[in-house]
Amino acid sequence: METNAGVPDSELDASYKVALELAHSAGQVIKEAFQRKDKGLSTKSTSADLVTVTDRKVEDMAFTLLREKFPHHSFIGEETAAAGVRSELTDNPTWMIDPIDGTTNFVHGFPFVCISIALCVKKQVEIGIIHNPILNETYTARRGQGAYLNGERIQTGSQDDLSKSLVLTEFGAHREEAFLSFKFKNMRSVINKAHGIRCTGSAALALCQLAKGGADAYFEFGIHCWDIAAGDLIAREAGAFTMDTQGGPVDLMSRRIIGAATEKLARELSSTIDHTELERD
Ligand code: LIP
Repeated sequence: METNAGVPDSELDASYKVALELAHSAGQVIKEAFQRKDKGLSTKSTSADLVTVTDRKVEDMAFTLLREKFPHHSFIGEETAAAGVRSELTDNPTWMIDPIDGTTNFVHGFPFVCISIALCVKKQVEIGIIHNPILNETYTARRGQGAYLNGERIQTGSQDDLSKSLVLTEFGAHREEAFLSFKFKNMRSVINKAHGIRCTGSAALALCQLAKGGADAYFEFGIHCWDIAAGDLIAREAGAFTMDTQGGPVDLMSRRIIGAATEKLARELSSTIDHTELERD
């Protein structure tokens, strides 16, 4: 049987099974490395844009397995992109992988660390798996089938008032003065209204917190498609409303997103913050 995404259900079932096994085996590698002092650290675009030997090892491991199982699929990965390969999202089934989301957390021993795996078909996310091997949490979703944490169904909260909300956002790795001022201005606008702001250090896990009702809203500028593809599906399948920061559907390659427990809250947050366009993935 074909899904309306044009890929047979059997292929999506097989993809889900392989991705879940991959998340757990990669999780073992991440967990072992998390306990080591020497993380094999280097930097990328800025002194705060970190990468470790484990990020590269896990991405290699993931792509080798997925290419062998699904040779006709396409692949987008954080470290592949960092090595200069252009991230191109087409209608072809495309895996989007962040081998370690929360690399800075990983380096510092802060336990918000995960692998994020998404499969897009016709530019729509069909499968999202986020596994945090340190806290032993596996978030999973398939489009139209709900969201789960360690096999138990999860549901977002119902908050629709920013003045009663806990909001997640991130500083990110960029350190240009203008971008930092933009981020601080938005944080100031939000904190003037909300109960609080938290930074998890992982966009993927921020979306999972929203999904399970641990936070009411999340917004970020500067993320990449591999940071949010799986989390966006998990949050929506748990009942969250996600959108482009200025409304309309999330554009995975646009590097900005708002998610909230309710559409009303997402729109209030959108009208509270300033917006900027970033170079696309
Ligand atoms: C990080 C994100 C974080 C975001 C950073 C970065 P990494 O991913 O998840 O939330 O603010 O810009 O993209 O580098 O740890 O995979």
